[in-house]
Amino acid sequence: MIALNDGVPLDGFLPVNAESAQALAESMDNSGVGILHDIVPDAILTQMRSFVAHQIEQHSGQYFGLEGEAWIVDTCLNPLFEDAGFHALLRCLYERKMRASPPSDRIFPVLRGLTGTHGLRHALNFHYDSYVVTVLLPVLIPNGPDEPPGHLVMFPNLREARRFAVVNILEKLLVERLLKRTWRSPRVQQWLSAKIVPLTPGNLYFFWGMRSLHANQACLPSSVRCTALLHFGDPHEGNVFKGISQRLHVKRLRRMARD
Ligand SMILES: O=C(O)CCC(=O)C(=O)O
Ligand SMILES: [Fe+2]
Repeated sequence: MIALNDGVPLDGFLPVNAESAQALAESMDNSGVGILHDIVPDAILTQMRSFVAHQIEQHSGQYFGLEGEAWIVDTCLNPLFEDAGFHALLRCLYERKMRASPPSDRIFPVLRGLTGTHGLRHALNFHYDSYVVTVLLPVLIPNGPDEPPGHLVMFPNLREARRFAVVNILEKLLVERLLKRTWRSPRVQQWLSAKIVPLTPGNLYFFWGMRSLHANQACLPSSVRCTALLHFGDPHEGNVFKGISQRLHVKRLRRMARD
């Protein structure tokens, strides 16, 4: 294990709080994405990048995905993950959209490192998140001349958040599996006015993950693209069908990791 927090003040993030909720929610409704600029200082990004390099080494130079709070607590992103202002902001966004309290205050963190040939398998996998609010924190985005940076691409607010877990699962099956090639088509993207979101490390990108069909564009196997996702508010938390669908998701990720 490498030391991750040496030399960086734990509170190095720019303060975040619920006062931003209204402007963010309007932007998420109107354009698909709301952005808070320059929240994550360079020193934190630098430390996260050495964590990422270490993970890639452990995954033999291939894609890695870390899910759940175990990975984040020892990193320098933990102060944001635990920040009361950040939690209040997420709660406020959820309540504005759902007109109800979130089932819990849990944030589900994911770290995705796209690299190697396996990284390409994770490009343009359009999906809806299981959570109402998604915050994307770009850690490392390819920026070489003429190389694809792996923009976020989305069909903003294509549907409402689903009340029933079963409806949600069936809809995801149809849209994410049966129609998966449809969304990849440049024609369809143009026709449905897909939004391309260039990502700049330091910023936080907010969108309605459960309502917006989204994916990352491909980047070169020789590059590294790493994003942290902070998911908040699963209206179907604890549902029995949800458990089945989660197990299928894990199986699918395992399949994708095979050669
Ligand atoms: O890395 C990205 O750009 C998006 C990832 C994402 O949507 C997810 O992990 O749910
Ligand atoms: Fe997502």
